[in-house]
This record gives sequence, structure tokens and C-alpha cells, in this order.
Amino acid sequence: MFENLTEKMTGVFNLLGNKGRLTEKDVDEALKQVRLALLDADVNFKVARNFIGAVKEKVMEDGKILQSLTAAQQVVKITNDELVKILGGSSSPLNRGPNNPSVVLLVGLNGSGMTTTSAKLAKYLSGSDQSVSLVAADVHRPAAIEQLRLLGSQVGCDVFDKGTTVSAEAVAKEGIERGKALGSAWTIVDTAGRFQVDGELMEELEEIHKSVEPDEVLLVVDAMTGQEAVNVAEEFHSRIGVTGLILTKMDGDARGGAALSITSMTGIPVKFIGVGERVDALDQFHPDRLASRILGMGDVLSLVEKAQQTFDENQAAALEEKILQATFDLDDFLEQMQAVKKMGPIGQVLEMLPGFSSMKGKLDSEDLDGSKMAKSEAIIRSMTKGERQRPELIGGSRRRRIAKGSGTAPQDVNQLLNQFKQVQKMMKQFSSPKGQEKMMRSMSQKKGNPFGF
Ligand SMILES: Nc1nc2c(ncn2[C@@H]2O[C@H](COP(=O)(O)OP(=O)(O)OP(=O)(O)O)[C@@H](O)[C@H]2O)c(=O)[nH]1
Ligand SMILES: [Mg+2]
Repeated sequence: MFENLTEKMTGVFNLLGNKGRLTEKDVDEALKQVRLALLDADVNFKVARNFIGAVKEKVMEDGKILQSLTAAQQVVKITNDELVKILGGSSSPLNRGPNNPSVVLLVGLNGSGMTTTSAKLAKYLSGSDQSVSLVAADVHRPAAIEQLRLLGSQVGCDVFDKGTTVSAEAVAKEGIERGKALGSAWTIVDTAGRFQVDGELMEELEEIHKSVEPDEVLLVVDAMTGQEAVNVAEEFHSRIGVTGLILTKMDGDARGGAALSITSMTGIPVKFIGVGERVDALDQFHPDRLASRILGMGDVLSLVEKAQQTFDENQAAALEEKILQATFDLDDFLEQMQAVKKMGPIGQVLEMLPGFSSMKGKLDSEDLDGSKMAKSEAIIRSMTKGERQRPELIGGSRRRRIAKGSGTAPQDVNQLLNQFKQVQKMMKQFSSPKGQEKMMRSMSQKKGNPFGF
């Protein structure tokens, strides 16, 4: 996510961090670089200008900052706070209406991801035990209805449609009735997109809006469109009133312009982000977490949440026991790899680690696209049960057999065994009281705010 911007920002602040006390000129030079990085990410120039102005003002306001030995860290902290601010301050949950179902209208331009996002949102909400039904109000293309039906069955939600011969407004209205009859907590209405904002589309949306009185009108915006997204949002907002934004395709090559410009230009909060094509690739939007990522500090909170969603409790307890007993073997290693895979594409998972942007150069594409992990899995699967429990049994001839069986080379098998040895060593350390103490100590030193003060 926003790799280029993150790389440049970390570059600027690393340089600043090497200086100790700062002069006003140092700050100006760093902020100039930050401004260029923002413009290069296609951030709206007014947003970039105001942002830089606000950071500078805050830095100079407190006369002691520049003289301090932690001046650079304080500048980073101020930059972080201002970033959080332009991203909307805090996260905004969905508005729950007074009656069931709460109605969510999804609107947007053609191909921005509305239909996919309807299903993602349905999955997201049903994940927290809320019943959801979907309405196919894109009556312009039969394929759109079919697409929503298919996605609906994937996420286990009722999909209401009336074909393509009735008006979108009529389908939407009946769809809400259907949601009521089903006792749904939420009914999500998918609408048609257009290539550009045009009168016809807006009239149709206005009619739907009047008829269903939605609790949320969510504009789905493709993050790859950059700051052009601001104009789109303004037009939709002035015609039908938008209550929230969903930025899709944040997993792609989006540079950051849309995400960083849209809320401060329009005042509309981003509520969710789409991070992939799968129906589970939707995250609630947290301004502070994105700011932290942009400044190269990763997103540990999201990582922990994803892990909690993925690992079941019994599995986690069994693993803990094995670590404490120091009986963690290659089968457990395999199980761990599979669990990590469930958290999403490995490149995306790694991106949430602090400092990843500077580490990235040291990894090869095999590490990032999951092919190394697939190789490791194949190697372990080619081992016998005994070998998985006691890898020290593996000598030259077994190694050749395993390599052949997994379509890899003997040095790949070696590499995996070495990697496993490292993990085992770390876990052994953790299982001894002394090792635990050591680890706790180093963890507690890292606790607190990520800037180190
Ligand atoms: N990588 C990625 N692809 C996405 C995301 N959201 C949607 N897509 C893809 O974008 C394409 C268009 O998605 P749709 O949901 O059909 O878009 P739409 O806005 O309903 O399009 P129309 O109804 O045709 O106007 C599909 O191939 C989706 O898989 C996302 O967050 N990440
Ligand atoms: Mg669609």
C-alpha cells in the first residue's frame, strides 16, 4: 500500500533523524521533500500545502523542539498527527438506523467495485452476527444481477432481484420490504455505475434515495484514480448526499492521492477500504493505522486483529503448550504456515510489520508472492511422519528423496531445515524461564509509542 510514498517519507525522516538538534532550515528542507513526495503521490496540491503549513507551524510553535535532542522524532510525531487529521481523525462506524433493516445504498462510477463491495460488506457485517440481505438494483445489465447472486451465495446472504424490466427504484423499494420480512439487520442495495457522473445516473439515484431513505449512502471510489476521486465525490455528494466513502483497490498500485485528499477536500469520512478481490478483503478504515503505515511504522494492530480472526483459540493454546514443552516440530511449522496464508497474501501481511519498507529490498520476489512458502510446504509434505518429528534424521539420501518428491533441489531442503532450526532455537529460548524473562524485558522496552519516546 502506497509503497513509493512510504519509501520517500521514511527516507526524509531517516535523514532528519541522523542530525540530532535541528535548524529551521533542516525542517524546511525535510518538509519540502515531504511536499514533493505527496504531490508525486497525486495528493491534491491544496491538501499538500496546508498539511506542510500545519506541520511547520506546530514545530515552530513550541520553541523547544528544534533544540531538543529528539527533535527529529518530535517532527515525525507532529507529521503523524497531521496525517491522521487529514485522513479524517478517527474511524467512523456505519450508521445504524432506528428500524430494521438499516439501509445502505452503494453508489459509484462504473467498475469502481460496488458489486464486489456489496458482498464484502455483507460478509463483514454478518461476521459480527448481524443478518444482512442484498438487493440487485443495477437493472441495466443482467450480468450485474447474476454477479451479485453469485457473490451473495458465496457470503450466504439472500439476494433480491426483479430482473431488468422494472425500475431500479421499484427493485430497491421491494428489496427493503424483503429485508424487513426476513428480519435483516442490514439491507445493502447495489446500484448501477456509469463511466462518468451524468444526469441520467443521478436522477435514477435520486429516485432510489427518495424511495428507500437510506441510513448510509456509501460512495465506492477506486483508489487508483488519484485525486480525480475528489471531483467524483463532490458531484455525488451535491446531488444525493454521501455519508461515507469506501476506497477500493488499495492493494493495487494506488499512490495515495485519493485516500489523502478526499476527506479533507470533501469532509466525507472513509469508512472502509477494499484490499483485494476476495470477499473477505474489506477492512474498516483507521486513519491512525494508515498514517503509521505511510510513515513506515507498519500496522501492528491490524496484524494482531487478523491473527486473532484467523487462528482459532484451541489451535493457539495447543501451540503455546508445544512451545512451552519445546516439542514444536515440522508438522506444527506446516500448520503455522497454513494459518499465516489464511491471513491474506503474504506480501500484504508482511507490509503490516514496522520497518518493512526498509527491509523489503533484502527480500526476493519469492518471499513476497508466497512461492517460497509454497515450496516449503511441498518440502515438508514430502517428508515422512518420523522425519517431520525428528528432522535430525535427514541425511544426504533422505534429503535427495525429499527434494525429488517436492520438485525442489537438495539445497532448498537444507535451507528449510536451517530456517526451522532457527525457529526451534527461538522457541526453546522462550520455553525456559530465563529465556522468557529475557524476551519479556526486550518486549517491554519496545512498548509504548512507536517513535521511542
Ligand atoms: N484488487 C482489487 N480488486 C477489486 C477490489 N474491489 C473490486 N475489485 C475488482 O474490480 C472489478 C470491478 O468490480 P465490480 O464490483 O464489478 O465493480 P462495479 O462498480 O460493480 O462495476 P459495474 O457494476 O460494472 O459498474 C472486479 O474485477 C473486482 O474483482 C479491491 O479492493 N481490490
Ligand atoms: Mg456492479
